[in-house]
Amino acid sequence: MRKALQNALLYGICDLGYLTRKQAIPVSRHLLKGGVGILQLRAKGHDPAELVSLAIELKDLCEEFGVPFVVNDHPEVARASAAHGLHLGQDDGSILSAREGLKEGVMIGRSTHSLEQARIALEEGADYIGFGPLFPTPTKKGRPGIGLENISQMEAEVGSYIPAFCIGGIKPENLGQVMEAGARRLVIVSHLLTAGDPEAEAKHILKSLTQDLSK
Ligand code: 3NM
Repeated sequence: MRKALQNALLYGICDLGYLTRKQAIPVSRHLLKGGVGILQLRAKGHDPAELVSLAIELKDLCEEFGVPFVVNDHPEVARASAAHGLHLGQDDGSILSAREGLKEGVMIGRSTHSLEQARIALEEGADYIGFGPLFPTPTKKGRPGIGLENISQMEAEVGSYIPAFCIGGIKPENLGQVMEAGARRLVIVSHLLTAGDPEAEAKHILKSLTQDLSK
């Protein structure tokens, strides 16, 4: 799955803030059919024990598509579902100590909110980073956007070594701006999860991404 991570351009999130438990699998399947190259389970405020069965289903689904499955926040859910990865925020401890509690080969991602944090995540041994939020977003209420200024520097210093996914408030209306600022990989949550046809929308975004990269 490490190779699959390197190839991932669009990162999808099965976010229980937007989806019911019942919608989680069918919508995730649409995202995967639409070409997301990595998928995360994000469930803020949910009891981890209640997430295990969904995590196992998502992991099996991702394997059908050859795509890494990542659990946000909960190492115990990542372990119980044999997830391919665990995603950590800035306050979730060191990557080294997280790695000690996981099977060898499990990938670790880190959210970063500045160029400095992105550099540190690379030094700490993250397998990939998120970089944002670029814009204010309803998915992470109350956070200011960090803007687009540091994307190209971050790509040069960090994104050349590990996959770096820009995140936060990205939608078709600002995609051109984000790409022009140097982004090569994206995480998109609310726009995809609230789209009438998430599969078509993911395909559309991926098309813009790959066209831009081939310029
Ligand atoms: N993490 P949307 S921004 C989950 O910057 C998350 O670390 C962020 O959702 C970070 O595409 C974010 O709906 C929300 O804006 C992304």
